[in-house]
Amino acid sequence: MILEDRIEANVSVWRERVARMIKEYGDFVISNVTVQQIYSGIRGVPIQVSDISFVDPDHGIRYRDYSINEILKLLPKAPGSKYPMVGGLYYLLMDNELPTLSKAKEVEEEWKKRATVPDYVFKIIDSFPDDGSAMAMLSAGVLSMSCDSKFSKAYHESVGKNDYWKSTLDDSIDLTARMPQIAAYIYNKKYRNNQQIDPDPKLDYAANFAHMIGKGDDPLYSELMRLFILLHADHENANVSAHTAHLVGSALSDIYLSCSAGLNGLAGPLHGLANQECCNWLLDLYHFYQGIPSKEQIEEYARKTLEDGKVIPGYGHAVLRCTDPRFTAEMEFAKAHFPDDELFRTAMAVFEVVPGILMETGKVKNPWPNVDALNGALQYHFGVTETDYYTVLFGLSRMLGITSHVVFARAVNKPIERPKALTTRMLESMISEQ
Ligand code: NMX
Ligand code: MLT
Repeated sequence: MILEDRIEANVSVWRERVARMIKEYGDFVISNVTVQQIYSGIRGVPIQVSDISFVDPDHGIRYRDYSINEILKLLPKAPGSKYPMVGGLYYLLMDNELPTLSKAKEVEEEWKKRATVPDYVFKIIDSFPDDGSAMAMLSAGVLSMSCDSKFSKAYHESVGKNDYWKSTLDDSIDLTARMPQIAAYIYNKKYRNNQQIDPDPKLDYAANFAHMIGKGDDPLYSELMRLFILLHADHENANVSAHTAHLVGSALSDIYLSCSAGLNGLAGPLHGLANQECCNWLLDLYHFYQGIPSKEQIEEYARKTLEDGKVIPGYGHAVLRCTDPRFTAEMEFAKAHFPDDELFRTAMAVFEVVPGILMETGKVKNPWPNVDALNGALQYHFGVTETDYYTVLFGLSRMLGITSHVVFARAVNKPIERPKALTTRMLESMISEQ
């Protein structure tokens, strides 16, 4: 299988690089940790190595060292499409090589072969009330597949440590192959009277998802989903969801257990749920002023949000210190295809006003929009108006990055992750003894 062959060809080089770093530079100090950092979510402290992606604070995400703009240009496109095929993106994330169109298609074909979702997954999802959390359904559906884990089986059959990555990759391809139908099943159960649509094997990954939620007639929605999945696939291995999945995976839990845990983190309002919160905030703003608000009205509304002790969703970031290039890519998509959409215009008006207000607070480190500031408005344009579903779209996409990080960790035999906790008393003593 194409991904296994590529990784197999490179795995010894990766291992040698890691072994050499540890042997020759094991004592090299990367950073010191301050009292402020240890009390503040270890923000900015380097705790991971992963070559899959990196968030440059001033320029944004790079996948395998390619910027979003480069990726959009260089990855192969489905025939008749302007946006890259998801299969090519997965190839690049899993291995440091830009795929040709035929390699991208090979990944897509592999997904098609493995796309059948076990029946028990649907039963688990069906056991939730229709108004249950879409993210809880997704996480539970993913978790349930742990019983089929090929890694788990291999582990219990005493397969050697150096081969763990192979069955982890196998599980990852099974999981990512099934994700579009699982995500679509949740959408149809919750919002389309459970009218399910069978996958169409003729379609590529993103278009097939669009088809399965009843949006197959609009080719532009498939284009949006190709872009959306690409933009949300990864954001280095230290954000809440990827780091959680990595941590769980470091105990040699299988990919389903790890990814389900990651999805639970993604479901928080400060992380992936912000796209739902942001769209609701934009809609409330739009309805409150009965149309696209003026700058003064946005200012009033944003200040009220802050006075109420809430955050302005879609703005700020723990690492980024610039406008998120993922936001810019989404903005360009909307400008090219529906510049007059009223919710999009509202989001653009907010973009002109909110950074200034956040700067005025004097405490927000990054006043600029992140990817969540526009996600919802774009989905809304295509009639995907159920905001409590948006994080599922994020989760569908993020499985690509998370599984790549876990496979990489297994390939280089990363050990169990177990940092150290201290007590306040210990900190006080350390400080007083200085
Ligand atoms: N609106 C209001 N206040 C904010 C915002 C915002 N958008 N962003 C940061 N702050 C506040 C933050 O709450 C903190 O206040 P306090 O000291 O009173 O606790 C202060 O500014 C300093 O925070 P930062 O160091 O700038 O940000 P931090 O790293 O703590 O948090 C986020 C990062 C992303 C959690 C934060 O910016 C936020 O809550 N943004 C809104 C939610 C959001 O858009 N999340 C999506 C992130 C991207 N994603 O997709 O996951
Ligand atoms: C993400 O895409 O994961 C978010 O921007 C959050 C992060 O990187 O911390």
